[in-house]
Amino acid sequence: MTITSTNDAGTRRGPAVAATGRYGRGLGRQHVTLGDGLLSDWQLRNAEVTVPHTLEQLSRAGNLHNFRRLIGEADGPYRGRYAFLDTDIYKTLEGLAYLADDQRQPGVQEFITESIRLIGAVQAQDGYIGTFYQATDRTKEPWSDLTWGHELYNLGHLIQAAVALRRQSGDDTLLEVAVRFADLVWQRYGEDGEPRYCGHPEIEMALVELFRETGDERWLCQAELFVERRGSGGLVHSIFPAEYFADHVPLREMESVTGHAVRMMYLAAGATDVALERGDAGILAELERLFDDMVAGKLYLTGGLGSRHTDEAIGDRFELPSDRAYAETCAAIGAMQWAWRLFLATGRSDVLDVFERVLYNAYAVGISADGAAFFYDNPLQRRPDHSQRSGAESGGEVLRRSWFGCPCCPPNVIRWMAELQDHLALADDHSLTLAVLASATISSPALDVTVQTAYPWDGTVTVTVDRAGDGPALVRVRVPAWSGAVKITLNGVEQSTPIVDGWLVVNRTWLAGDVLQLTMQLPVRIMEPHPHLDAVRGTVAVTCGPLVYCLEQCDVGFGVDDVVLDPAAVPGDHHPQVNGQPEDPVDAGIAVPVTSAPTAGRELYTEFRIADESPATDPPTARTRAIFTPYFLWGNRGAHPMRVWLRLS
Ligand code: FUB
Ligand code: ZN
Repeated sequence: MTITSTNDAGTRRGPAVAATGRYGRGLGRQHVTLGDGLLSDWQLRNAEVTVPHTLEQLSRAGNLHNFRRLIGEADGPYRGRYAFLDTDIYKTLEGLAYLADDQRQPGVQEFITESIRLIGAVQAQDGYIGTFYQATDRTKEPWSDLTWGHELYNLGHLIQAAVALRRQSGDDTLLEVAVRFADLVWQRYGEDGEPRYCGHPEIEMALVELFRETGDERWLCQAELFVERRGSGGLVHSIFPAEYFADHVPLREMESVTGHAVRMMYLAAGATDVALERGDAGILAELERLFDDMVAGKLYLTGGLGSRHTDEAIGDRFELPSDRAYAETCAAIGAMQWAWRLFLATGRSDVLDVFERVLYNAYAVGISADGAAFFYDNPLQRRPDHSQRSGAESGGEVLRRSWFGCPCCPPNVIRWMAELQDHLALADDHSLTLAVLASATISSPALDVTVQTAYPWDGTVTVTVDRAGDGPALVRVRVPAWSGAVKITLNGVEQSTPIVDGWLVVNRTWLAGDVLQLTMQLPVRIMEPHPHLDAVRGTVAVTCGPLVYCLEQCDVGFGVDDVVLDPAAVPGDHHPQVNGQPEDPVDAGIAVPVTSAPTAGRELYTEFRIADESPATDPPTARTRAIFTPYFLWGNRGAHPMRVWLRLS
């Protein structure tokens, strides 16, 4: 089969991100290389630790065994409980596509080759792949349960892996396999097929990417059909309500993001892709409305989404308990996928603020500092007598786990880490947009630049032009809302260019060697919750730039629940001498004098009295210094109690 590519002429490899938005085309790995800093440290850890760890876990869990047994290369039953375990392989492959040419990584190429061989070998005559459904000992027939079956979800991840492999290494083999499966889906559920759709959105994003990669309009049409059919009540389940599947109303009419958090985020991201390709301003406006509503009432300070363990659901507006936050790591990834697409479509800087908030908090906390253990759910508080363990902590482990029975998060973390550089910059023939701030070397049609910054630890961003074209070119740099005063210099001369809607825009004829520098103050900001956010009323949290800080028991002399924070005592500035991942969380810590207001002897409920008769709170009894550390690093020094939100009195 010949796959026609819409990519850059003359090369088999395409751009790593083919989507084109308001400010141009997303620049991927072929054009962006991360420089020293937090993101590159994470990528290195991903390659050196998380990937080998995951390959070992996949081997133990038997994900490839499930393929081998279908072709007589292994004996024994299907391994694992779920029908979507093939996606652990696909998500890992998607991440490995970015490492395939890195010879330092033993086992990567072998895993890719062997997986592709097995996936191709099990593919049925009609194109179908799904190891749970293909065996003679299956407990369910293929296509018998689209609500819970995950068959189209599986295909979605297969397509994403195949597209990544083709773009990163030029290898078409898996894409040909994926297209055969997609052909089958088009026959069954395409324009002339049954009007059905999958219980777990995912395939929508993948099909749009397949359209971008191949230029075949069927895939965009199929993605659009899946988005538009949703809400017609086609997903019926004996336990979960329609809302769980985001199927209670059409997306266009949805009042607020709701139901299962990952399903909702993947659907919104896929719908935004469709809107972007179709230029559908109507649905795009609805998606913006839903996004803004989510930010206004449903997102944790960390960018985590999903406050209910039950049904892994998003919860009501302002239902954001810290201790029982679910905030699944996959939901964080989905939220970033949506935010990135919405930014592409709208050019909104504040959407990227949300992206960074999720990236540096709700997502980053999902993996241990050593890269070999994962949180599934990401609470903002851990109580001293913590015992109500979540799925993530069963089996004896009280913090992050090395793997899960439902291991959706770890390989999702891997692929997203591998793709970080694909979410930094956009370009067209006359402009370069620096969307997410990080050190990188970037090539684009109009300009090649080197960006140097220790962001998010420091707010200075230096952009040096390495190559300039002939005519004028526009450089657009995002200035996040949390930055204080911004000083701008061009070749050392201070500029008075205004920041408009979160962007610094400089349009001029550039010369190689030109240096544009932004010095953003990143003040320490004390955040208080909306009055309706009952769970944390009367508390405040410490943030700096996109980073949320927390207090772990090991960094303060008395119980974290007794700590009282006086906002006036928090230093206004914070300049950690850190560039990448700190060796010790304390290296990036903010020292704050705090007091203790112990509650020993306090009854659970006390009659309220007028203040001068009986103080509502016990007077502070002791003072000490607490070190607030980045939330994403919590839980790496033992299972200590932890709080993001601290008492004010
Ligand atoms: O259903 C597949 C994945 O399993 C979901 O995205 C996660 O929330 C977990 O339930
Ligand atoms: Zn997950």
